[in-house]
Amino acid sequence: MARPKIALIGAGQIGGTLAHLAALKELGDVILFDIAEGTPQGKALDIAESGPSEGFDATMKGTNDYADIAGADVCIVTAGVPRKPGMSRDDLLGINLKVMKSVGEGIKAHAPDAFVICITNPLDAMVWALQKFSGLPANKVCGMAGVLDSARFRHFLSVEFGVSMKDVTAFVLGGHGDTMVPSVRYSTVAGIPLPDLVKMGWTSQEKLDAIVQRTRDGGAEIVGLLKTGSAFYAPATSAIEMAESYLKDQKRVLPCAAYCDGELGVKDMYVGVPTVIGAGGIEKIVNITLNKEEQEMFDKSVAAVKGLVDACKGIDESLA
Ligand code: A3D
Repeated sequence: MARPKIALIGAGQIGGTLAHLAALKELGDVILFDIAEGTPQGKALDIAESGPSEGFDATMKGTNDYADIAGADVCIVTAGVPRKPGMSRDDLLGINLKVMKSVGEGIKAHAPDAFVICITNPLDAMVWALQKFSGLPANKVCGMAGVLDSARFRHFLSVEFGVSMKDVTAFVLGGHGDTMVPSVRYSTVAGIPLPDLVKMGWTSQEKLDAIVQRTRDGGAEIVGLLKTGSAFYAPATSAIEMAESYLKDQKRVLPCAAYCDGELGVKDMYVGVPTVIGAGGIEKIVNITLNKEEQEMFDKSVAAVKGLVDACKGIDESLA
C-alpha cells in the first residue's frame, strides 16, 4: 500500500517543523508548498538529508506549484504571516484572509479529499474562511489551537504539581485568543479534578488562577521572548498529533476548532470544542455541559470569534 501523502501549505517555521516531525514519525511522504521560491525546496532537501541518520522512510519534496499536492490525504495550512511583539492575532486578519482564499482554491482544485488542519491566525476565523473557500465538507476541515493551548496548560500544571505531564489532562475551549477558556473543572491530575486538588491543599486558588492566565497569554509569552515570530515547535507537534489520529484512525479525543452547527449553542462557526478525530475526520463533537460561569466565559469567547468572522464577511463579499 502506498504511503499517505501529507501536504504542508506554508514552509515557514511551523511548516518546516511539521515536515521534520512527519518524517521522524514516518506518517507519510511530504510535500512542502510555499510561494517563496527555494524555501520549500531547501527545507525538503535538508530534512531528506537527515533521513540516513534517523533511518526514516519518507520522501520530501518542496514545490511552488499546487499541482504537486494532488491527491494529498492530509493538508496542514500555515501559510500567511505570524505576529510580532505588540501585535494581536486579530491584527493578521486582513492579510491572512487573502492567503486563505488562494490556499482554499488550491486545495479545492488538487486535494478535495484531504483532511485539512488550519493553523494560520486568527485561527477560528481563518479556518471558517478556509472551509468556505475550499468547499470541502465541514467535518474534513478543522483548526489546531486547543491541543496547543491544552498542552501549555498541562505543562504549567505539571510544573506546579511536580508530576509527570503524562498524568495531567486538560482542555481549553473557545476561540484561540485572549478570551480562550481553560477548563479548570474538566482538567485533572490522574483523574482528580483541579478544584479537588485545591481543596486537598496541593495548590492554592491564586496559583491556579495565575496558571490559567499564563495559559491564555501563552502565545504572547513566546512572541515576547522570540521577538521575530511566534511559537513553532509546540504548534507543529500539536497539529501532527491531530494528523496522526486521522491517518491511523486513532479516534483521539482532542480539543480543536471544529464547525459547530448548534453544538454548545454555537451556530455556523468554528470554535474550540472537544472532538473525536478518526478516519472520518471530525467524527464527533463532545457536547459537554458548562456551568454558569464557564458558559459566560465561553459565550464571550464565541462573541469575539463572531466579530472576526463578521470582519471577514465585510472584507470578502463571497463569504457574506
Ligand atoms: P512563517 O515562518 O512566517 O511561515 C509562513 C509561511 O507562509 C512563509 O514561508 C510564507 O512564505 C508562506 N506564505 C505566505 N503567503 C503564502 C501563500 N499565499 N501561499 C503559500 N504560502 C504562503 O510563520 P509560522 O510558520 O511561524 O506561522 C504560520 C502561521 O501560524 C501564522 O499565521 C501564525 O500566527 C500561526 N500560528 C498559529 C498558532 C495556533 O496555535 C493557531 C500557533 C503559532 C502560530
